[in-house]
Amino acid sequence: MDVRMIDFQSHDDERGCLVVAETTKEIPFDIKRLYYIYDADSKTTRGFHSHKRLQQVYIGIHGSMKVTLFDGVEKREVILDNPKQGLYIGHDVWRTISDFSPGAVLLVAASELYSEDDYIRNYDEFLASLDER
Ligand code: T46
Repeated sequence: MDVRMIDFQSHDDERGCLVVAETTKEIPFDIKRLYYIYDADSKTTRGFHSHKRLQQVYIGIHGSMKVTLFDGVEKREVILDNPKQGLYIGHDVWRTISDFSPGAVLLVAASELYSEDDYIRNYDEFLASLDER
């Protein structure tokens, strides 16, 4: 599965922690877009889609959330609860995001500008797209 955890540079001292993620070092693409999700209800599940080309890095900036991933072969669950790490997700991976803790913030770095054409939001279409790969 084209998914992996990334460790960021962290500069910690008595003033607090400063975490750095740089393109070409920790982030394996040029970042074209940032967005973040907060105020998500703990009972809410988001996502339910794959991307045709988009690569992303998810960062659980605050609190925790569960990311469930499926690439047609393997299923994986990842808890994001460490702001010093990111979760890289390549394209063609079906994902859901759930179990947001109160106050949780998910920051996402994306390799492309927003384009609805890049989404596959129908699960049967996602499975069919894997056969076309
Ligand atoms: C992902 C997870 C973590 C925009 O207009 N621009 C954007 O850059 C994005 C990401 C979304 N939108 C619009 C599209 C929808 O009308 O915002 C609305 C909510 O988006 P969506 O239903 O796709 O939200 P999630 O949480 O299901 O998925 C989003 C990202 O789309 C997705 O790539 O990995 O967050």
